[in-house]
Amino acid sequence: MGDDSETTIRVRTLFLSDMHLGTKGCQAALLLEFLRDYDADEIYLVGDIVDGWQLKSGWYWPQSHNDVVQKLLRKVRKGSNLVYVPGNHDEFLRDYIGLAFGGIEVADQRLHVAADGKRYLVIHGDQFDMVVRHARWLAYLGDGAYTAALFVNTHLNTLRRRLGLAYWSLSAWAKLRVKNAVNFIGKFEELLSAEAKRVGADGVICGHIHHAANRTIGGLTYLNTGDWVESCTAIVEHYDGTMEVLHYPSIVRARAAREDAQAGQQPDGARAVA
Ligand SMILES: [Mn+2]
Repeated sequence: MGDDSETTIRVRTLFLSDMHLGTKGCQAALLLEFLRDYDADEIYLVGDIVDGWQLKSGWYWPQSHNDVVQKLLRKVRKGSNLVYVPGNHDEFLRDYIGLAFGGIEVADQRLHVAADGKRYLVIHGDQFDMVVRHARWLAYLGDGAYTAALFVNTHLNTLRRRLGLAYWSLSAWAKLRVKNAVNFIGKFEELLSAEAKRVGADGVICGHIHHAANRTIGGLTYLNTGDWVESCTAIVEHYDGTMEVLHYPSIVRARAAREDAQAGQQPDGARAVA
């Protein structure tokens, strides 16, 4: 599997979320390529890595999905520290929060200190679904209702899971209401930034809504890892603490164009002139 090649880019931290392994939507082949290209001291899996809800209704686990898991474990064996922050689709892992073994930790959320000293709250984000959905009502009802909504959101989903019901998904729900989708994304971004502020962080790194971003909201940095179903995005922290959203399909395209141009410059290039 072409590891350790000179083309591997090493970064301080790698943030990935919403792979949805176990579903047909997961772009595992591209993800594998990405994991071959990038290595990191620390890797955060920011939730919805394995889709437990989907697996229950029909086992879908091709070799490529196995390869992704093996690839990540291999990185851990080679010294990367891995922090798994479960999301709503891999909520079964929330029973293992606090567990740490052989370079892997399971955490509900985490404060990540970047190389430049900036502190980021790392959290999947589904905890805020109900607040996003009922933001207008909750604003009338005040602080207690807000806290209650957060509590109910978590426990309602645990209950649904125990009852074997399908997960209620905010992003799917918002997509059905296209006109409102933009509002929901905005509300989600605002709420997550506010939560980061509340815990004294300088920014937040989350996933869940499958919408990669790197923006400033109310003086805080809002970063979203996006997903590996549609956009194929990740966040990397470089060694100086700079955070960057990578859109992997664009990287692959740019590389192919560069290689094409190089091949074209060869005097005896094998390129046919049409
Ligand atoms: Mn999610």
